[in-house]
Amino acid sequence: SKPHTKAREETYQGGVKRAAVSDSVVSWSADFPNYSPTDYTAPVVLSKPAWADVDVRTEKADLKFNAVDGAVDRTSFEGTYQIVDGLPRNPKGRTGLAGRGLLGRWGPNHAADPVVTRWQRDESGKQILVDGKPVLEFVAIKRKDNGQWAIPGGMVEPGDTVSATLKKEFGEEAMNSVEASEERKKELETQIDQLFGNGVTVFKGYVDDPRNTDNAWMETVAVNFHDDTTVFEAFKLQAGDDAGAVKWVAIDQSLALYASHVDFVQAAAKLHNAHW
Ligand code: RP5
Ligand code: MG
Ligand code: MG
Repeated sequence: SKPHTKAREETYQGGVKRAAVSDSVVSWSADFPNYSPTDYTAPVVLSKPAWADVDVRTEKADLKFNAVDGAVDRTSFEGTYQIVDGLPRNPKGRTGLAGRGLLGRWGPNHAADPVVTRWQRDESGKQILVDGKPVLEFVAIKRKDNGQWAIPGGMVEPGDTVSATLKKEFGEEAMNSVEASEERKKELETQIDQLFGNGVTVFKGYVDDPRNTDNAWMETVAVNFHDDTTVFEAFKLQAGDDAGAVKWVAIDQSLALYASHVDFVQAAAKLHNAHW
């Protein structure tokens, strides 16, 4: 697989600069004697919010890496990761940044990404074909943190399942459930349960997320929920929580999306034998 690139972008969110890591020395097995990553953990992470681990470098901690640690899953989809000087090592290699950056967990930070799709249709309801293949659309949100379009995914909170997280994040970011009345919330839940009945996992593993560091990284399960009927006609998309906008976006190879989200929507297009 190609080396991570977004996890090496020079400017980290907030302005900190990563040390440069060229393609040939991304791998930990490549010699890089002068490697000197910038050390950065965001103040918000160090302020000990519920979603963050303790700073294992300055405090006593008993984190169980490569294991399910109470309510926190510290296992990786990429296999057993190495622990070097007490710290997990990014399985995809160097990033130019040590510490946790903006991520709460040392090692894998687990997320879930709902790839909600439907066929693109003209006014009469006919599928639109490009080069003989139907075009798939997916629900995209515009992230407030960096303005990039993305899948409305989010972190799996301690004790939560992936399937609950998929529904929760879609409700919050694409349907603004956070600001809905109790009655409307129930309605949204029913609609989401209907659509999220049978999903197909299109990706499971490491995400090339710009927040990744040498010691903390994103992993996700991306699940496709395809509406082949008309469940969606009752859906009202409305951006909420970390999302500033929401819309249906046609899937093709010209897309630019956050982190490795292009790979996930491409996998969904392939699954449905759609245009790419
Ligand atoms: C990405 O970050 C994942 O693929 C997921 O979409 C997202 C989770 O983080 P937040 O949206 O909660 O910031 O790596
Ligand atoms: Mg969210
Ligand atoms: Mg999110």
